[in-house]
Amino acid sequence: MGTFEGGSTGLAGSESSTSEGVLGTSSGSSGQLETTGDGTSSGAPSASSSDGVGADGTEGTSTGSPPGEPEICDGIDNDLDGLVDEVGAENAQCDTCTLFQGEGQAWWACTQNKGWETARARCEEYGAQLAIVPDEASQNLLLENVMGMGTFFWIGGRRDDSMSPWGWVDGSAFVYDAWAPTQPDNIDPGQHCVRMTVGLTPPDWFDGAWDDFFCNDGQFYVCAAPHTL
Ligand SMILES: [Ca+2]
Ligand SMILES: [Ca+2]
Repeated sequence: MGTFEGGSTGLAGSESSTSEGVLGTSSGSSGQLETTGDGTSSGAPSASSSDGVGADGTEGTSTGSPPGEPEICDGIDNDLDGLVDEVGAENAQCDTCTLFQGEGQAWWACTQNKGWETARARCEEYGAQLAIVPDEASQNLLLENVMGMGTFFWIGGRRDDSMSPWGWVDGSAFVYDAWAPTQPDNIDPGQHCVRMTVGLTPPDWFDGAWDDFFCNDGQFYVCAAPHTL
């Protein structure tokens, strides 16, 4: 149930070295989705005090969590956080978006056509941003999770104009890329945003190949937050 909410309180205790294990990169994707990312194993003595009923007796939703109910897909802001039906750990598929997790991130694949800027704003409502694809592992994870959902998905790549370099929504430069062999072509000048393609015809295309396209065109989109839920 409310595991990830309650878990954080247990860490606060009387442990002195607070700032120590925060950066512990949770590399091993051991399939445990419930823990609260930070400081999983560093110096903590016997864990397990966090789940279930704490020393203070109260169960589950105590003081730290929002006053509402867990968010469900019903058109109502159940958890009173200002967002209606936001997709999260306990609401994994709603509002055309499907949550998946991996590579230390939470990703939302959304099958509603939006312009790139609108999609970016929508991602921010999830505490995320249009997906940044820093390496092949992320590319493959993204591809396998959107496969079958559609053909075109905005990711967080763009450029200011035809003379500008490509970069990510957070301002960082491309390190890895997966352009299709014939892309980017800016075929009708003004293709300044990046979409991932799925299911187009080889050899010009491969599954997951990137294409430059018109930012105002409605496409499905993928968001990512730099942490798991
Ligand atoms: Ca909500
Ligand atoms: Ca709801």
